[in-house]
Amino acid sequence: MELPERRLPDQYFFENLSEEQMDGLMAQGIHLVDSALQYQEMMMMYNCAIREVRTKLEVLNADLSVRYQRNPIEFISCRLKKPMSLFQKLQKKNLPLSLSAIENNINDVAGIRVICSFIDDIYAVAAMLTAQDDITLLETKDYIKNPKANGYRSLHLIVELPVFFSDQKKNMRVEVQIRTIAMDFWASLEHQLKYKKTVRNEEAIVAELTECAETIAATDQRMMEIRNKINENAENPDVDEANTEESLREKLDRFNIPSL
Ligand code: 0O2
Repeated sequence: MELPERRLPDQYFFENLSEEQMDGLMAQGIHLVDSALQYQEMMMMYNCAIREVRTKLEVLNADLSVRYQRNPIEFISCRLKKPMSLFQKLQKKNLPLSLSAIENNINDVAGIRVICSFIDDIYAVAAMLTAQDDITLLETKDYIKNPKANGYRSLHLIVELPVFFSDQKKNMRVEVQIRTIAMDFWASLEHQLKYKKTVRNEEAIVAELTECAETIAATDQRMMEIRNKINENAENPDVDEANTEESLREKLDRFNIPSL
């Protein structure tokens, strides 16, 4: 028996349209694809801005590491805000769903998270970054000095910097979140709670998390104090000993050419 030819439902749909309806559909399609291409271009630009700021931070860390044997930055992670998160933020701010609304009103499309070992490193990194003459600091939110009610701690900076593209120079905004390893650990767990639809005993869990944030803050403070004590009590070879074998050993120990 011969089977009937299989046809997709959309073939019927298009065949039944008038020429005018078809033109309208094409115009809508072109508009949709144009918007998608513009969105892609905008995200490429934010991605480039992230790369510029990331490089700046990596340069600072490399410089401090070689010249002062300090590594204030443990690691860096980057993200572009997801479409759903952008959409929700526009809605929250009562703004239209448009590229210009995103560009003019959302400061954290491009996000960089910098994880430091110690609290004072956070402020040192922030000061070194914002002192650079192509960086403009637009906003600072210090959730370390003023933690959120739930216990969230982090230093947030909105910075703007010029990025050079093939045919234009564009000032781009990037949100830099700087926090300690412990603050980051806490924020990741708390973030998981936010994304679960229903959690039994949520109130008790929130209270426990807030308590944990306090413990973490106290531990961060003590860790910094212990590091200061170690530095104060470490015996450095004094000037008289500058030519001794010990001094030579210490200098050779520091000799470590970073690989590319
Ligand atoms: P995602 O997934 O990172 O995109 P504003 O930008 O001033 O209009 P907003 O967004 O409240 O207002 O700014 P804020 O306070 O600087 O917070 C921005 C980001 O900080 C959030 O991004 C989170 O990444 C982080 N953050 C702020 N508060 C908390 C908190 O209580 N817990 C955790 N875990 N993270 C927090 P998004 O847009 O929420 O999400």
